[in-house]
Amino acid sequence: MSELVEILDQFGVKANALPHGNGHINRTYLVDSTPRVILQRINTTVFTKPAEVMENIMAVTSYLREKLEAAGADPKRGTLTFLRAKDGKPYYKTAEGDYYRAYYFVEDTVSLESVENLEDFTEAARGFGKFQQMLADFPADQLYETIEKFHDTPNRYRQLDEALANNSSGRASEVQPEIDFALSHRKYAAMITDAIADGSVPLRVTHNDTKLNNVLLDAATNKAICVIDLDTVMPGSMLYDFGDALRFGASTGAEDEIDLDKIHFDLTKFEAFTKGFLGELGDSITQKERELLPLSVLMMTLECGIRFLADHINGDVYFSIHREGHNLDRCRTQFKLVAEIEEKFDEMAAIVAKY
Ligand code: ADP
Ligand code: GN1
Ligand code: MG
Repeated sequence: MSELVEILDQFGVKANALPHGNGHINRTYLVDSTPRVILQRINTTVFTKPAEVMENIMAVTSYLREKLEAAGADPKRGTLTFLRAKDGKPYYKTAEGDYYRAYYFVEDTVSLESVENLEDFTEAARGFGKFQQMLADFPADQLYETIEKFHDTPNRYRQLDEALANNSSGRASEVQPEIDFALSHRKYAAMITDAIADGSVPLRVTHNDTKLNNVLLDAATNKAICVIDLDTVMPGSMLYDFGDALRFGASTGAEDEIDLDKIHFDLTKFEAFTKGFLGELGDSITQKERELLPLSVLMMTLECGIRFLADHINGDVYFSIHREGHNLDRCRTQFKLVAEIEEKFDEMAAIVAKY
């Protein structure tokens, strides 16, 4: 038996698995069983306590299942459903120490890699907004912090400092313009963490990785139905979810586009998302959060850029790469966007004021 077949057997599934999706973290396979299943190897370099990650995910998905059932919605489409391994656990640890999990593929859905039309982006925003609303009364103290200081931008700057000091790839001298850009924008780093610390921005249960391909749209109706990639669901700020979604979705090009002339921050996409997200949050958003929405987009884009830069300098140890310099290409698109966002702050604030 091949290794994957043997692993699937642990979940009572007998079928073949092929690589699937474009995630940067876990290794994902689509299994041609009936019903179809997603098999995933959890990245244990990124998630050092996979059992805690799975405890979080099982707690969150059971909570969502109950809410969806109560609302008359189908929980098998509205959230992820995990299979148990032979020992009853929602994951299987191989003899080599790898962690795998299996859950049902949500059929007849699309996971978009870019915004093809504005309505889809508004729908994605509704999906992420609804997800946050459904978890508003989830007991946050029951969640492990699966990655410490995940969106703590000052911490991300310290990690860049460390990467520069170690320069383990020897690449630092080749990326001076990007290093200069990162360091010249350090003034923004503490703006959200300070607002959380002084109490003006509340901690909520947030998703923290609201990339467009982490929400599934129904292929027939185009409605957002299921938020996936739940590894980083933990206490955070709604500003992280808003900012990160726009970092990715409001760009006119791919995250790893080499031709930077194709990369712009598109205000019509910003508006499409803002409309959907704020529509779902209603009155639950505070005045301070509202004020910080444009800044959150700048900060999440800057933070992601410095993470890609640090990983490039560290020798590509965190994000999956598919070519030489891939993380540097990703860093450059993020920094190009940051520069444009800085110029569009006033227009962004005017759009926020409309909703
Ligand atoms: P990563 O953490 O590496 O981003 P994801 O959990 O996001 O991994 O999975 C990678 C991709 O696989 C997703 O972006 C999505 O396209 C697809 N995918 C994952 N789970 C499902 C599912 N249950 N149904 C349909 N597609 C899925
Ligand atoms: C990773 O797992 P994925 O591909 O959805 C990363 C995010 C980054 C994103 C950049 C756990 O998201 O934080 O914003 O890549 N996830 C983790 O594309 O680090
Ligand atoms: Mg993902």
